[in-house]
Amino acid sequence: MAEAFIALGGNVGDVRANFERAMALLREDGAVLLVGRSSDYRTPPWGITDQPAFINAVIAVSTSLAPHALLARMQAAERALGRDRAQERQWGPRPIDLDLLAYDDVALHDPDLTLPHPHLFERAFVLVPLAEIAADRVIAGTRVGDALARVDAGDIEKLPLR
Ligand code: A4P
Ligand code: MG
Repeated sequence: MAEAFIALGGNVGDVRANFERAMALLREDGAVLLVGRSSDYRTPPWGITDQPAFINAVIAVSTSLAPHALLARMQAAERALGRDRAQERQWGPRPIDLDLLAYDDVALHDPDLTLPHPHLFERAFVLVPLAEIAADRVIAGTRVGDALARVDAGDIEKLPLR
């Protein structure tokens, strides 16, 4: 089994409900086990700032799927939850976005899959929830908690359980 970290995000509709449904879809047949889950956070929009705030979270999974198979399952879950890439702008509004942050210590530069995720260390909306569950994890030589200390995490708000 491999260990992977998946970032969840969205800013259209009931995003927190979409997170629950996405996790259920990922876990459907036992090939993906949930081993950690951060709190949900309200985060200022990054990239295109003129759009509603996002909700973000990170999960840790244990999986028997290879990296591309895991990505395919993530994308199938996005589609099942109504995500239609043809209707979206890059960095624009979406009901759910699942990004594969890291998969064991695999480094990959395929056209459809880069590991670790190329923007991981720039994004407070990823690092805050990731550090909540894996501050001491080292990804590509950098400790997650140290990466978090280098970004501006102001305006990120931890949401109470609901
Ligand atoms: N791809 C390559 N590597 C990976 C990986 N490690 N994980 C490819 C997931 N996908 C990977 O992704 C585009 C392509 O990246 C996929 O076809 C996949 O093969 P996408 O999800 O279709 O496109 P996107 O999400 O619109 O583009 P991008 O650049 O991934 O956008 P981001 O980076 O996900 O940005 N602000 C806040 N606060 N919180 C957010 O969650 N999200 C975005 C979207 C913008 N601003 C945000 C947030
Ligand atoms: Mg994405």
